[in-house]
Amino acid sequence: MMRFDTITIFPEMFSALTEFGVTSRALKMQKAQLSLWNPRDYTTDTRRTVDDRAYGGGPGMVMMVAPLEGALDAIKQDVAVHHLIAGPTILLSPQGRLLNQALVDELGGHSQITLVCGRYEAVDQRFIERRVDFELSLGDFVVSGGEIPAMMLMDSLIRQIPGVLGDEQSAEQDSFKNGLLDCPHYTRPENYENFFVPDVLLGGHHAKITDWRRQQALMATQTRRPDLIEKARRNQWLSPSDEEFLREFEENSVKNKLS
Ligand code: 9D3
Repeated sequence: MMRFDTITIFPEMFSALTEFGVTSRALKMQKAQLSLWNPRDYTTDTRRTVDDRAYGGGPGMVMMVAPLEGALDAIKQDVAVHHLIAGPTILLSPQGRLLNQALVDELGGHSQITLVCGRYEAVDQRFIERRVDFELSLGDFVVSGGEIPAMMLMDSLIRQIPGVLGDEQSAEQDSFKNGLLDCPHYTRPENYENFFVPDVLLGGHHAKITDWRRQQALMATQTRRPDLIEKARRNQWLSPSDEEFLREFEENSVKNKLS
């Protein structure tokens, strides 16, 4: 069982996780647990204020320390009551280290994780210094707050829990685990407005199908994510026949560029 404690002023957003698909099923099967904590519940003023203007001026509001610490103290207490080992406290933030599969695998080793979702322009730096173990970004683009990034992280962690995915679509088979992008996929009909399914997939020759899929994955990765080909080389994930195929593919792309 993996327990997530998430601090958010928008707890209703997490129905995306609790009400749909693989994550919903995992929570119902008690493979994972999600507890939501609203900083507004840890305010003392009648307006339940969680943000204020930035010292030094500038646009946008800053999340106040006290409501965040109040929520975090309540989590720590609840985690202790349940005799769980407290895992890291992570702030979802554009300033954080970039999430990747290696970090997802590492975080999967914890039985409890606390996620803090920022809103407004920023979180008071004193909360980060006092209570946050590390900051985590989902990528170099801007979204409106930490909630959707937190949900993405939890989705990624939940699908790794043994027994959450069926044997058929096990987490081991996921792209980024074999280090390459996925090959193209097709389903019925064979002919959709004269766009045809590749013949090799209809022939029933399983060794040929496996080779074709591997080559398609190599082509897609070389074209769109050459950095992943480099990484696969470093990790010795590529066979001599993979290397031979890539050499021919590169040779042909050079020729096509010249003509
Ligand atoms: C003007 C400076 N901006 C920071 C780069 C302002 C700002 C943008 C977005 C302040 C907060 C946010 C809210 N984003 C997140 O909390 C966030 C996020 C993101 O925007 N992109 C990728 N990953 C993440 S994790 C949390």
